[in-house]
Amino acid sequence: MGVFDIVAVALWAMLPAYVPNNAAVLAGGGRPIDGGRTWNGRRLLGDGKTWRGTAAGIAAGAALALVLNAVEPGVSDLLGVGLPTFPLSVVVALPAGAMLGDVAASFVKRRTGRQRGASFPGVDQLDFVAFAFLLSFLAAPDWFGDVFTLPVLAVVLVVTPLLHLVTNAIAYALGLKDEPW
Ligand code: CTP
Ligand code: K
Ligand code: MG
Repeated sequence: MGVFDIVAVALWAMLPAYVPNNAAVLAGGGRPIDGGRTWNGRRLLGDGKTWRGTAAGIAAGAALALVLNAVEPGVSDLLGVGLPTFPLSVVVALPAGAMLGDVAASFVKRRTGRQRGASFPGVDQLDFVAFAFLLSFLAAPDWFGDVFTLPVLAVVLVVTPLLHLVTNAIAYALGLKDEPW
């Protein structure tokens, strides 16, 4: 596979894990997952992790994966790249992993004394990737080796933080997000 193919497969395969965070920002609000509970005087997760945002994020990512499955032959032809389709387990695992990673990061942020919205460089950019990989590995081990090859994983780890920084800066500039990270 050439560099173009590797980058195309990496972006394609990760799209269902990229969208949930942004959908959660748009849909967020309502009851927090932790119900306001605290641990050692600090919120378990905080008001930034809501049921609505999480559900909307997973639904948006899964819906996108199904759309990508439907248009895969056409896009593969157009780009001249053999793009993968998502088995149903991965359709769910990628967005669910992304949201779980985001929630896990908030848990760690609260334990380390970071207020809601505080930045946590590195963690903010890669939490959702780590858990999207983990859940898709559990859901479909064959995907590692078939789609998430070492070069594809390497591209994801480099490109994701850049994409994350750019999309969050745009969301901030549009007034959709309170902080640019
Ligand atoms: N959001 C949500 N549910 C989620 C993730 C995000 O409702 N599972 C919404 C919230 O309105 C949140 C916004 O998206 O404030 C931005 O998400 P994020 O930056 O992840 O949350 P923060 O408010 O910065 O909180 P934290 O410090 O816990 O990350
Ligand atoms: K976050
Ligand atoms: Mg934030």
